[in-house]
Amino acid sequence: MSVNPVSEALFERAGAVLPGGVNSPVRAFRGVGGSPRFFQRGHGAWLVDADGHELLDYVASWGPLLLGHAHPEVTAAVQQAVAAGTSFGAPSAGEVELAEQIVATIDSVEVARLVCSGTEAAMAALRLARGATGRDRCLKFDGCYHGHADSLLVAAGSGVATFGLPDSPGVPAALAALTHSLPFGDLAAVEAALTAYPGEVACVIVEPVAGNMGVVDPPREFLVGLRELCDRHGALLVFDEVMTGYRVALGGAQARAGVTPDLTVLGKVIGGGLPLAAYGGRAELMRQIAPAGPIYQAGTLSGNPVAVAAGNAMLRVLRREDPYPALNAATARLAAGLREAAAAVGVPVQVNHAGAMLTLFFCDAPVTDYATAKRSATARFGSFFHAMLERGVYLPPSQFEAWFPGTAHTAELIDQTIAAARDALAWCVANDWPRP
Ligand code: KE4
Repeated sequence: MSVNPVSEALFERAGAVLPGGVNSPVRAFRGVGGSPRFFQRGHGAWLVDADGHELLDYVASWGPLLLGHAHPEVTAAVQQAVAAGTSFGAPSAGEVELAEQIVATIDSVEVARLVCSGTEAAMAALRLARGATGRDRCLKFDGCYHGHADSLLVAAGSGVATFGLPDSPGVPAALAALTHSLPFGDLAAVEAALTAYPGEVACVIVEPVAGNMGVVDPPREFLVGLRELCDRHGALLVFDEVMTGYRVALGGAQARAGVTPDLTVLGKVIGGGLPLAAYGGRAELMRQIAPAGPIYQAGTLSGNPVAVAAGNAMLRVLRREDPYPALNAATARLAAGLREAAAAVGVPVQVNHAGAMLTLFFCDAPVTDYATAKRSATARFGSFFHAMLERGVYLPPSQFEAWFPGTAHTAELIDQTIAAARDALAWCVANDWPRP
C-alpha cells in the first residue's frame, strides 16, 4: 500500500501529457529512482506534498528560496503586484528598482538587463561577449551548467583544446565545435585553449563556485588566474552566478573571491521563486544590447511586474538583514554534522560547502572537479536520498546537485537533519544500501 497515492496518481497522469511527467528533467527522480513527490504548498523550511506529508526542504526550488517558502514580505509584495495586473508589456517602476538593487549590490554590474530564466541570461551574455569582441569561440568547464542554450550544452572534446561535442541531440555539431569544455580548475588547459585559438575566444564562462556537479569551491587562485588569462588574451570573463548570486554572499561569489568578471549572470534568488533572471556588467558592454546598441535580445515577460515585486522584496530583506554570517555558520554546522554521522558508521563521504550551498558526495577522496565528482557512489546516494525522505527530509534528487539551506533552517532544524542523516546512514548500511 503506497504512502504516496496522490503523488503517484498525479505522476501517472503527468506521464501522459508531459515528457517524463515533469517540466524539468531533474525533478523526475531518474537520479535516485522511485516516483517523484508532487507538492501542494510550502512554508518556511517546509514543503507539504500532495499526500499531506510535511518534509524539511533542502531543494528550495533549486536555490531561489533563500528566505524559505512563502516569506511574508515576498508574498505580500507579490499579492499587491498581481492585484494591479500580471503584465504590462511596457516598462514599470519595479524593474527599474530591481536593476538599481542589482547595481547597488553586485560591484561589477553598472547596467543590467532582466530576463525570465538563467538559461536566457547566460545565452544573452554569451551573445553579448561574441558581439562585443567579434569572436565566436567560448570556453566553459566540465560539470558546470549554464542552462540549456545550444552553445552551452556542450561536452568536453577528446583533447584539452579540441572542439566541444554536442551534449544533447539537436545541438548542431558546427555550433558545439565553437565551445571548448575544459577540466574545472585547470588553468593550464585554459591557457592552452586560448593559445590554440589566438584572437578567437570571446569569453570564458564559469560557475565561480560550482553547484551543478555538486558543490565544488575552487581555490581563489583559479578565479584570479582566469581573470589574468582573459585580460592577456582579450577574452571576457563571465561569472555565472545564477546559483551563487546572493547565496554565497550579498555581492555573490565575485565579492567573496575579490575577482571582478566582465559580465555576470544572475537568477534564482533575484526572482524569489518567480521566473526572473538577469545579466549585467560594465556600462560600455551592456549598452551594446538593443535598443541601446546592435546586439539583439528581447522577451515578452522580461521584467515582469509580479516577478520583479518578488525580487525587490527578496533583495530588500537580504540587504536589510544580512543573513550571510548565520547562513554560512548553519551550513558549516550541517556539513560537520554530516561528516560525523558518516564517520560514525564508517561510510566514506566528502562534504563540500560554500556559503549556503552544500553537497554530500559518497566518495572516498576529495571532490575537486567533475572527474572526481563522478567517482561518487551514486547508488548509495539514491539509497540515502530515499532513507532521508522516509525520515521527513527532502534532498535534491541527484548526487550532482547542491543542497540549499536558507534562513528558515534554524539550528534546531539543522540538528534534526543531522539526526535523520545519522539514522538513515545506519539503516542504509544495515540494509546494504537498498534501491527504492
Ligand atoms: P534556469 O534556466 O534553469 O533558470 O537556469 C539555468 C542555470 C544557469 N546557471 C546555473 C549555475 C544554474 O544552476 C542553472 C540552473 N540550475 C538547475 C539546478 N542545478 C536548475 C534545476 C532544473 O534544471 O530544473
